[in-house]
Amino acid sequence: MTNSNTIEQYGAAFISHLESKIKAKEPKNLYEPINYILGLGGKRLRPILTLMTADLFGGNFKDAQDAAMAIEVFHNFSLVHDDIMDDAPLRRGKETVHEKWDVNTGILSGDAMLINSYQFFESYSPEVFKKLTSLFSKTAIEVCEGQQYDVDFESRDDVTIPEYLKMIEYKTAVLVAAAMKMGAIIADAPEEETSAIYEFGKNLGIAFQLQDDYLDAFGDPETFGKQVGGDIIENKKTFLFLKSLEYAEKEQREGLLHLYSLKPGDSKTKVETVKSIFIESGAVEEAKKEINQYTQKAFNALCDINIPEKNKHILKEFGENLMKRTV
Ligand code: DMA
Ligand code: MG
Ligand code: MG
Ligand code: MG
Repeated sequence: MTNSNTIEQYGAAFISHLESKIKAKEPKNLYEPINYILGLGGKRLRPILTLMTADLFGGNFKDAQDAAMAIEVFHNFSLVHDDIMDDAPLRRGKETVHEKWDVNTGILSGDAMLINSYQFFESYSPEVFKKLTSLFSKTAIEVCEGQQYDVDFESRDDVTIPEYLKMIEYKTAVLVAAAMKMGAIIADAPEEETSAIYEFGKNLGIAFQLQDDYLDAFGDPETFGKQVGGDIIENKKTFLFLKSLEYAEKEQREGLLHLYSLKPGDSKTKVETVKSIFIESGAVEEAKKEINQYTQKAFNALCDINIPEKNKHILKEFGENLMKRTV
């Protein structure tokens, strides 16, 4: 395998691996929701990043396939639990697991995916196995902490932007960073470079979640695959909300605070009103700037990595395309 693969090729390689590993299992009991969520598709961002990083760091991308599986299964654990916590009806344009089955099935299939994600590391040497499991365990606790902050923020009215940024670093960015670091570990990259690619992934992951929050409000309901406005309904303290509070005139600020004191279902016009405030206050413009800044910060981390310039270019191009996404 060479580093001239297209993103589609990394994606296709991952899908065929996924099919051989997961679909082979008899669909019954918990395998049903597990097969369901893993089969819904999506961008497959994290496994692609693992395969791509292994490849661009001079390793064989096939050696990274099991780690790519592990990260995708892990990610889906976090999504199934996240949808329960966010009371989300839709995921990838289909019913969420707890909607299709029930909350207990969501909790248990999520738990099973978290634990079973580790099984994919068994094919690695003891040394690599140790590095991957220790990275995964650290990441798991951080993702859960980030998710805990996320729900705590719903009922707090003193959340600051630095707190929000820390929260999204934990709930989202560390997993993107881990996906890339795993690829570098498998390619046997030196320690400083695995740390540098972790920095790249972390900053790209922060930009990615800022954009996820933007799309949650402004995505196209036809193609987004999740409920547009879900974060507003759930009173999520996103960058858009926090910046609007900072920038809006008194009257608008009071209106926003009132709307965010409502429970889901209390107001039919809430989402549209809040979106206008996000735009008129200038918060949307600020969010776009913030996304660019974190993307740039990610690119700066590449300076500390000793791989061919053309490989760095592939990573930058990937980052730029990711920031143009609409789903
Ligand atoms: C995502 O936060 C974080 C995790 C750990 C799944 P989110 O609720 O914004 O994600 P989504 O928009 O995919 O529901
Ligand atoms: Mg969610
Ligand atoms: Mg959430
Ligand atoms: Mg979201």
